[in-house]
Amino acid sequence: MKIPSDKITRLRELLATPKNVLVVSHYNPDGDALGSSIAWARTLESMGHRAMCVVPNRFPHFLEWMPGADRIRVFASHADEVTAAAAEADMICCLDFNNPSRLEGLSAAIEANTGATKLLIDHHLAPPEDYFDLMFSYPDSSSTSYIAYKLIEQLAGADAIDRDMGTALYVGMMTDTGNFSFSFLTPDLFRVVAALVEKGIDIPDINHRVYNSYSEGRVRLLSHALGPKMELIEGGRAACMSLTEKELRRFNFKQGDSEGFVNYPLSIEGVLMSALLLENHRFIRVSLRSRGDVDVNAFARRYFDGGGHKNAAGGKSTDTMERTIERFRTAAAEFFNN
Ligand SMILES: [Mn+2]
Repeated sequence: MKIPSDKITRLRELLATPKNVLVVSHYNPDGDALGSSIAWARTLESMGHRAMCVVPNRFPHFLEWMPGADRIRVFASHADEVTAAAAEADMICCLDFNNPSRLEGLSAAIEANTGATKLLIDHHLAPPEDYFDLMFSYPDSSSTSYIAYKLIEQLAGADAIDRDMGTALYVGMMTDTGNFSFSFLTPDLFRVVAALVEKGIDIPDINHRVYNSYSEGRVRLLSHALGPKMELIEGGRAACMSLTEKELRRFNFKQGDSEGFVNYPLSIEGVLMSALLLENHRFIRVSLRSRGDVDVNAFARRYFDGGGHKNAAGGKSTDTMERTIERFRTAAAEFFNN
């Protein structure tokens, strides 16, 4: 991944005078959304701009400790404040998503400000053609936090990144790569990690805080999802788990509790695709993961009105759970036999 210098020049021009900046990230914010947003907002502030970080809804409990998490405004609980800030923004930076629909309820407040410059920093496939004024879109990057590091390095110098920003960026890189085990693990990613270690980040402590802070309910819900609820189909090549609202209530579900569940079936030998169907009050969220050449981005686009990355994607269904499971079975059969 190389950021062309003319884009950096353009960004410098846009940031030549002090700006009111809104840094926004996606619905159900994850470690990468928060990590990249926090570090990017801090960088803008160090350059003399005002920055507010906004996400559409609450982030999971296991990310609350992140340095800078306390500055993130949640639209769902601060709608008036965020709407006013969105109206006043000179620049809106969209991080870790490229489709405005991923802002859910927050999108109207963003769309209403037609005068703001729109900037994209993201690693998802196929950003919309004419929506952003300047795009740093790198789908071959393992996380937005990695892109943010490279961007900050070129714009403000690596010295602009302190230990707290480094910790936030590391959380993004670590969580989006499944603790450095998925794809796009380039030598340069590890050089960046080395630079963050030199900033003094505490990797064992970060690991412990992110991965060992589950509630009892979450661990029992996981055992329920993998035990009675996991179904292997297509000769063991695809796995499907479903959780209804009723089941979620039974296990005291808190938002973020099902994060990562969809990865577990891929640890079974022979399973190439895994799906988690999670019911909420409006629709069923379909999360998909795969191994190797199995392209769940294509699968999500074709069958579940969604998309994402080749090995990690999502979509939705407005059918009942029974019908959605049936649709998944049919789609998987068609997908694996073509
Ligand atoms: Mn990401």
